[in-house]
Amino acid sequence: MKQAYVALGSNLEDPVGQVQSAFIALEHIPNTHVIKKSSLYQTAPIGYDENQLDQVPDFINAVVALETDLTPLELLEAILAIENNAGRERPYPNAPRVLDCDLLWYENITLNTDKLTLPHPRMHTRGFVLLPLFEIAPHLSIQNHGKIAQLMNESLFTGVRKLDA
Ligand code: PH2
Ligand code: MG
Ligand code: MG
Repeated sequence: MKQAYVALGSNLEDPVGQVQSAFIALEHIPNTHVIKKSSLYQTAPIGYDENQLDQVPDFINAVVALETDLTPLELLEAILAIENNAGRERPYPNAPRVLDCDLLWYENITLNTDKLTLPHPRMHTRGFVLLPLFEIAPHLSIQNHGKIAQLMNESLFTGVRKLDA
């Protein structure tokens, strides 16, 4: 089986419940096992204009480690189906979402296609990804970016709060 990491995010309609439901949905993907789940993290929105920030609710984020016999594209289809089943709509880029499932990393594969880029092109800069990922995969190395431990720095923690289990 191959190793993969998936990031979950929600900032609409009971985000904690959305991420917990996504954990369960991931366990039902065929030929795939959930190996580890991070804690939930409450995170301030990243990548929005200063003047729209007050309209963007905080996110709940988490990361999951999977083992799978699916190909990267099959796994991507499966997690996008989970987003759709949660009622994901895409009215405009980065709109608040009931559920975002991003394939971060798949067995050290590097890929650049219209559908999928591996590793996820922004994963190495985002505290809301790196903190939960570091919790469950402290030894992971990200192609071209090095060990996750070396990517960790103080600034990533800004606006990120680990929730009690
Ligand atoms: N997702 C984004 C953009 N910004 N900010 C936080 N805190 N959490 C997210 O999951 C997130 C974001 C695009 O997918
Ligand atoms: Mg995303
Ligand atoms: Mg996405």
